[in-house]
Amino acid sequence: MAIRGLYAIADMATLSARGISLRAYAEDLRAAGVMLVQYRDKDADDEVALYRAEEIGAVFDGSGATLIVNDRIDVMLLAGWDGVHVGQEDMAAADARVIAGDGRVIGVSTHTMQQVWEAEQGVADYVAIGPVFVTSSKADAAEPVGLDGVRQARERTSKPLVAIGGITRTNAASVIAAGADSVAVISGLLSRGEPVQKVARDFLDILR
Ligand code: 3NM
Repeated sequence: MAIRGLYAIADMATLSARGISLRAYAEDLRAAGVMLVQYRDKDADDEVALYRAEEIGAVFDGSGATLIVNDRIDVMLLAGWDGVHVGQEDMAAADARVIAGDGRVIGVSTHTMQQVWEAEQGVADYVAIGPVFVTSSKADAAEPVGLDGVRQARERTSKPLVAIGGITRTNAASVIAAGADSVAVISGLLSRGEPVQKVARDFLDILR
């Protein structure tokens, strides 16, 4: 389960706001060859969240892609997904590990170098640092850490480092050059007038 390259996030609020169906989005990602996907849905009730995860799972069935759900460890277990991503305000990674067991991926969000250091000491499999740049996809986003923040995070962790926040085709290479193994992207995949599949392919080419 490689945490590298493009980490596409299916953020339900963003997709809904843009009138894009979850299934169509997932199909585009699969067709482009995306191998790392997160389902993020802050508003869905239990039943809807599980239904949507299963919909994504069906689209990626047989692809070998790694499927990670944001926050909802119950959905991870019920849908049989590969992992869960927890934020600083969500379940602690150590608690997630107790529930998830050793076979699943646990990722943790960090926004400061102190948090990166703590994540390095903890049980998470990868560390996400963000926001790297200004983002409009997360209402309560912290101050951007910039490319320098990615460099500093790289110095503090030997775990796979995922960079998130404001990452586009234009700046993705600079984020990887700063030390990230992977770039997590919501709005950067949704370019008006361009099919998601094409944008995703562009990212994969840039990150190859
Ligand atoms: N987490 P976009 S920034 C979901 O800093 C999320 O941890 C962040 O969306 C963090 O690619 C962010 O559209 C939003 O900027 C990422």
